[in-house]
Amino acid sequence: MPATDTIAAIATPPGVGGIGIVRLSGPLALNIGESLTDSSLRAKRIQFRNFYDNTASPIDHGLCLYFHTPNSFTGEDVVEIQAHGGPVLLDMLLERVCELGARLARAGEFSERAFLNGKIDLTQAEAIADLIDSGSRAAAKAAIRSLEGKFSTQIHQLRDQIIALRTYIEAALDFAEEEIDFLADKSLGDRLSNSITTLEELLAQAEHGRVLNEGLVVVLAGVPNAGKSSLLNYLAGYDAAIVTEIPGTTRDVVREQISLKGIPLHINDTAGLRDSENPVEKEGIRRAWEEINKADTVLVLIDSLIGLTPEDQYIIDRLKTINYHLVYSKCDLLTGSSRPAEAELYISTKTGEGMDDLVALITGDLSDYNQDNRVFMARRRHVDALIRARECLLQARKIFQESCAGELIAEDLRKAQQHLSEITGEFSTEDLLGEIFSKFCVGK
Ligand SMILES: Nc1nc2c(ncn2[C@@H]2O[C@H](COP(=O)(O)OP(=O)(O)OP(=O)(O)O)[C@@H](O)[C@H]2O)c(=O)[nH]1
Ligand SMILES: [Mg+2]
Repeated sequence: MPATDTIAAIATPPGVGGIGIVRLSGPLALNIGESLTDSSLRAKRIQFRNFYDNTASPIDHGLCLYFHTPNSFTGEDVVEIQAHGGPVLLDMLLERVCELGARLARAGEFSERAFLNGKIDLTQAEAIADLIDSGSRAAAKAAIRSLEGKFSTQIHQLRDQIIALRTYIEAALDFAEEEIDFLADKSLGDRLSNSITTLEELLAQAEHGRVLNEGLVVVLAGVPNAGKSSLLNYLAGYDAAIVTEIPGTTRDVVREQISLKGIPLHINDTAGLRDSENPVEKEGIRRAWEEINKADTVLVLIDSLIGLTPEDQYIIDRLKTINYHLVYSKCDLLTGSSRPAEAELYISTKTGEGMDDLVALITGDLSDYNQDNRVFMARRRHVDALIRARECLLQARKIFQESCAGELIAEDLRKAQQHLSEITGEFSTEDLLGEIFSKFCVGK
């Protein structure tokens, strides 16, 4: 249903600048723009105008652009007023357009209208926010690929495959009395398997996109004095954390953001793990475990000179399902021979030895995002929906192999299709939309 009210917002960031833009969208946009400029406005023209207040005295002058529905970002009538970029002046303009019948837009409301009017799908709307917020060139490139629809297209292709399968099975069910056993058709199993393979490839790509968006969380853990803070400082390139030879130096979690091979990383240094009665240290250790449990990867630092001790082993045993790597620190102190056989990696923050291998270990199978032109931006909710869709397809294939119960297979395919539609927004709830668009900034 088209919106009946007209929204307005300052679309440029707060502060002073050469140009400031007030944006209007909705059925009254043209009317308000014409009253503000006391002139008629034509679509697709750049028009120089005065902007007047309610006593007909000019507030400012500048450019006015009018986009006629549906040929605008939101799909509605849109007017953009480009004035000078002063906060007081823009407030006066905003106040004036509200007097003339607009209301202040909520965060993300322009993009939400673009989505509701079918101009963009949900992944594209999210890509706009991600493009604006992108913290690296690789992230910006991935976001523009999503905005261009690269991600949505792949979701649609997969969904079409699933719809075709479902239609086939439902037709088979309708013709059941005619004793044509469509479901015994071997190719059905192959088609299901193909869809699962396609989905898994898409899931892997989406997971890369999520990492690029949110960053990989790497936690440095280990016993006191293992060299965690030294490693943080080495990676950050400056003395972010205090380093001393006294065990138990770090208490608070020290967070740094860096980028390796175009992949944004959150590196969190934590308190050395040991039994302690000191309440401050105990709290530090509790926080350390909290970080460890949320990590994508944990680097467990072990002092090379000391080797793997029962204390280290106790920490490793507690990691259970968490993805971790053993990193032997201070290897510059090792004289010649005995490097522990179980060591995955030796590093030294004094000489830089092993650091290239450490980077390779952290970034693992993630490709170099600066070079990779296939990565698109994705969010955790997309990855979650793809995982749920995969479960449904796996379940459908299991039923096909075990019992060929057509109704059940069709039902699982329907659910898989629904999960995919959640990603692009063909199937969405008000709560989900509220959650997504409220995180946008006003004017977007
Ligand atoms: N030779 C050498 N010494 C190192 C290296 N890394 C750390 N150290 C020394 O080891 C000691 C402890 O280093 P930290 O980085 O503070 O260790 P930590 O794991 O953060 O210790 P806590 O915060 O107490 O848990 C310091 O004296 C460092 O200078 C290294 O690669 N080579
Ligand atoms: Mg430390």
